[in-house]
Amino acid sequence: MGVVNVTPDSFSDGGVNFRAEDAIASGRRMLDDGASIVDVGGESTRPGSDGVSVDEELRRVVPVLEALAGRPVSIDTAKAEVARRALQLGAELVNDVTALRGDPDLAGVVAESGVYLCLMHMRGEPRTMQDDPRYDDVVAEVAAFLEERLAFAVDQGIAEERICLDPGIGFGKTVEHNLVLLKRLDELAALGRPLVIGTSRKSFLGKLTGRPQARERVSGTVATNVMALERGASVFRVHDVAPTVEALTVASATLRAP
Ligand code: HH2
Repeated sequence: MGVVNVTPDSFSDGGVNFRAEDAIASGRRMLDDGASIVDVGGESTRPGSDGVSVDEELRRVVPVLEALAGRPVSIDTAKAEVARRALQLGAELVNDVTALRGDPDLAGVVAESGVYLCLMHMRGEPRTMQDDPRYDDVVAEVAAFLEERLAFAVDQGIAEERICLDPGIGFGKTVEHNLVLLKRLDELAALGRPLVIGTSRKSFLGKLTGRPQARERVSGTVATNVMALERGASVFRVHDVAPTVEALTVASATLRAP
């Protein structure tokens, strides 16, 4: 899954795709580089960020979705109205970082349209989520949360076989929480739904490697995605599609070797 943030302030790609032409070109390049789907988002969820209005989010993503019509696209939004418009324009998956807790109408939009849904774990909200997050057992707590949100989504009429789960790397987690989640990802795979993993360029990689610039974190991104593959993840949300596809091709061939 390639990431196209049509935002001025995303921590990871810092506004490079804020102009629609740039976002469209990036999306096309990611698909050419081997992405199976491109995740288009118009609202940054970086730690400390405030939300944007429905109108502003639509203004950002609609031209990009229109230009990518006919190609596999997901919409990274927590807003029912943005999801509805994106689905009309052909999006196949709704990626909701609030796991249906943000907008009470989003579940109905997904259920009606029969598209795929990603439910992600987040502790708190982006504005405050990195203020001293604590867990007794981060893996058990994330698993319990995802199970509960999965049951809620199914209860709202969304088919279970259309739902994937994501531990939400970096969303209300310390470096150690992120590492423990990656190390024990097999416990989340045991929930029985496809796992999405989003480590791409995130700050915990920079803290481990001494790379302050997000775009310098490709090696850490690749390493964590290979580990996630080995532990059962099936969707890898990244900005650097070409090196990730190459690494995962080699890693999955190795895992399949006799
Ligand atoms: N991470 C981000 C945004 N959306 N969705 C899923 N399912 N999983 C993730 O880990 C995830 C996500 C944050 O990263 P990014 O898109 O690079 O930055 P920003 O939110 O600042 O646009």
